[in-house]
Parts: sequence; structure tokens; C-alpha cells
Amino acid sequence: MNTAAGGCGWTAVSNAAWLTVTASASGSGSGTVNFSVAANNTSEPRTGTMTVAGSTFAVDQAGNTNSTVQFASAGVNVNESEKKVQFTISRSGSSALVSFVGYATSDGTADRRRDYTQTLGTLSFGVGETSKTVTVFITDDTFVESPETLTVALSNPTGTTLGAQRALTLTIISDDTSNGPNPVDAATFNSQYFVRQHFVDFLNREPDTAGLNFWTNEIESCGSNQQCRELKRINVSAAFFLSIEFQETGYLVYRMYKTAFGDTTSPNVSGTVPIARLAEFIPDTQQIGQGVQVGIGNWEQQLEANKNAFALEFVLRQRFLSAFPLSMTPTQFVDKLNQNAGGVLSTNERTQLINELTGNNTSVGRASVSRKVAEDADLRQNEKNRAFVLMQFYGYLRRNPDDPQDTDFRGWKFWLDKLNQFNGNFVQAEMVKAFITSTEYRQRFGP
Ligand SMILES: [Ca+2]
Ligand SMILES: [Ca+2]
Ligand SMILES: [Ca+2]
Repeated sequence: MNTAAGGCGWTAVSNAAWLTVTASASGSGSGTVNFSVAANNTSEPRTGTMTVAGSTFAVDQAGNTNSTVQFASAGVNVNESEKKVQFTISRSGSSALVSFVGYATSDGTADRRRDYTQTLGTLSFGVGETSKTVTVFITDDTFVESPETLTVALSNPTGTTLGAQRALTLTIISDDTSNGPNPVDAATFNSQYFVRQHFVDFLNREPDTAGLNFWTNEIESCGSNQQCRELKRINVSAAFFLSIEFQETGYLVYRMYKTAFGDTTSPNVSGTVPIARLAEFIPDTQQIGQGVQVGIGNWEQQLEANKNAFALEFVLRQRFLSAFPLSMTPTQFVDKLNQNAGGVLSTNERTQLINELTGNNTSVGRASVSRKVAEDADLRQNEKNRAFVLMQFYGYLRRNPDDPQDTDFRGWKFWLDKLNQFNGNFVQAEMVKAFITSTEYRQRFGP
């Protein structure tokens, strides 16, 4: 900066600690003042001043909102008998922005279908939040095993960057000194173990004490009557699919996919098969179920908030936007949802939804309308058996119907036909029984 008055003496002084005059703190006549600016390590913008030749000059500097997200360590050991492991993902630097980061488990020597529960999703750091906790459930089986590993990796950062520690190795330490007995076999059945595993497999959570006791007692009330115990095992098991908590979380996710994307086909199977896949079902169901335990606390408000947040996020995904471009009219939008859902809307319902979207043709409006079609009573009824059979594969076997040991949906279709033949009576169709006594299910837990 040049001082105007020729020949007069002048000084240049910084009035802020982060501004430093680096050359010509004083001079005479025309001259140049250089200064340096220190990095702003806060998220707040700031203004400092310098006084040059009696005049005040302001310097504005933006806040620093950079942050880094990473694990606290490269590895964590977990004893199988602890049944779960929790670890922390930290955000350092600024917490002035909302940041998102994806996380997902992948198999090392540990197998997602037998040694732990596949876990994936998106963490959301709110303003001011610096750490998040993730839980991975470990299967406490009765196999003698060497230590086994899986990896949890961070991905897709938004509003932040990944630090160096972006992968975490979990090492599972088995506690067994001899093989067996199998806790889900009739002769050595452990009802509490069986019930807890259902909370994990269907509701993605540890049981609450009342729930654990209630369902355990259902089975134990049979005493040693084996016929009674077998029937109770089946009914208790099916109760998890039929529970409000599952119907309003996992089953809603299933119906959201059906409503948005219709059905698909499978080789060697007549008709259509569900379009949802386990790897998208897991994070979406966990998201809707976050903090929800039916019957406990303000679960209804929490569930409603989760559903709205999920529906909004769902209609903003690229896959949804490709299927439902923003150029669609409200009528086209509603009709396509209705067609995918199998024509479940009555004339009045259709008109109401078109009117709603016409009055609010935004992402929030699209989310609301999509959710209402997915929650239509006819759709709920129509899809019940198809979803019930799909959940036999997801919940018990922890895989898609066409994952190994299968190659297509023939197994799913077989049980669907059988369940339909018995009008949805899963006891008479012997469906639940077949899954919970199958070798594939049993071998998740023991020999
Ligand atoms: Ca194991
Ligand atoms: Ca064990
Ligand atoms: Ca073991």
C-alpha cells in the first residue's frame, strides 16, 4: 500500500496477533508495506486491522472448516464371548459442518454369515459432534477356532476427508476349548441364546431385558415337553418377523424398494422376485431402527422421525432420481409408484397423493408421497408372504436367496409357493421350522 503524502514519516503497525508486518514497519514518503497472515485454526471467520500512516486497514479471513475422520487405532481384539465390539470413529479439526462418512465390514478370515453380523451404513456428524460409535455383533459359536479377522473400512466422505487410519482390523478371539454343543439344536437348546440372536438378526439390536425374558419364557413354559418346545421355537422365531418393530423397519424398507423400483426376475424362476438386496437392506433397516425399541421410551416419535429422514434421503439418491427424474409431473410420479407397487392405490388415494404432490412438488413432497404408497395397507398385505420368505434368507442365513449355496431364487420360490398354498400359515407350511433346523442355520452357531 502506498502512503499518499510525499516526504512525511510513517509507521505500519499490526493490531492483531495473526497479522505480522514483514517489511517496512516505517518509512518516509512513498513506500510499500508487506504483511503475513497466520492460518486460521478456528472455524470462525475473523477480521484484524493494521494502522498504516495513521489510517486503519481491515483484513478479513475466512474460517477453517477442514476436518479429518478416522479410526482411533488400526486394530481391535474382541473376545467371542463378549458377543459384540464397539469402536469409535473420530472427527478432528473443525466440527462446524455436518459431515458424512460411509462404513462397511468385509470378511477377512472371519465369515459374515458365521462369525459376525455384516454391518454397514453412513455416519452423520452433526455440527459440534466429534465422535461416533459403531457396534458389530460377534457370533458366540461353539466351534474351536483360531483368531479370525474382518475389516471395517471408511469410505465416501462428504464435508470432511478421511485420515490415514481409514481401515480397522477386528480380530475375533474364540473362547471354545472343545466343539459343541450346538445351542440351537433341540437336545442342547439354549432358549436365551436363541432369542437374543433373533433380536440381532431381525431387529439389529441387543434385546431389552423384558423382551428377552418374555420370549425366553414362552419357550421355557413348555418345561420338558419336546413337542410344545418345538412349536414354541417356531412361533417365537416367526414373532420377530411379525413384530411391529420389524414390520415398521425392515419390512418398510422392503416396500420402499418395491414401490420405487418394482420387481425383478431370476433365472429358472417363473414370475418375479424381490428387487431388494441384503447389502442395501441392512444399512437402510438399521437407519430406520436407530434408537427404536418398540414399547420403550418415546419410540413412536423416534420411529416417525427416522422414517421421514430415511424417505427424504431415499428420494435424493441417484438411483431414485434416475427412475423418477425431477421433470416428472405429479401425476406421472404417483402413477409410476403405483404401478411398481402393483396398483394398490384406490382412485381416491391416487387423487389425494397427486394433489399433495402438486401442492408441494419438492423432495420433501416426493418423500412423503413415496412413503405413503409404501405404507399402503394393500401393498403391506400383498407382499407379506414374499417378504416373509425373503427374510428367512436374510435373517436366518444372512444372505441373498441366490448367494451360495444357491445360484438363483428357486429356493425362495419353493417356499413362497408352499406358504401361499397354506394361506400364509408358516407352521403348516413347515417353513420356519425348515430354516431354523437347516444345516446352514445351525452351523452359524456350532457343529
Ligand atoms: Ca466363529
Ligand atoms: Ca464361543
Ligand atoms: Ca468359537
